[in-house]
Amino acid sequence: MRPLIRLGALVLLSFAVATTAVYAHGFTVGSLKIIHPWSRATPNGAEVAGGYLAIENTGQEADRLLEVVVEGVSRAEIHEMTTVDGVMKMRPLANGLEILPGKTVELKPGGFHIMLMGLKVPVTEGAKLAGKLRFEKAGSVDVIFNVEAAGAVHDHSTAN
Ligand SMILES: [Cu+2]
Repeated sequence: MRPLIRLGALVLLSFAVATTAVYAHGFTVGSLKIIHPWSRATPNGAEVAGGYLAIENTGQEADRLLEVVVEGVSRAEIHEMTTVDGVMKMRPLANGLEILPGKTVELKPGGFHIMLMGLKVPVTEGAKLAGKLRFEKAGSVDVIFNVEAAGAVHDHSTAN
């Protein structure tokens, strides 16, 4: 009997670990799921960085991301990318970012993003930036942006 119980415990434990790994970095507010907020490491002395995440709306009505505040950053704006005369440009969304019911909106390099301006802290790989997202209906939620490796040149160096 005993080995069987141990095996069961082990299976449960493995499952718990796997589940934690998948959902470790997510936040929930009302019917909104905030998935994996992250930022990309910037070179020393950089003034701006991008903030990325996905928002899933599991509810029955649309909501809007209206405001983002991030510690150590003077200002955060919600931007969209548009192509004007073949040139990618970005601009702040005047009325926030709409998330329709049953949909997931992804903020990622080259698309919607949060523009972090006036960096007062180093945005280096492994750092964590505490932030707050405010939604029209769901209200506010505290999140953490994980800073990941620099990789490719940030979109903002070519836009604007
Ligand atoms: Cu931007």
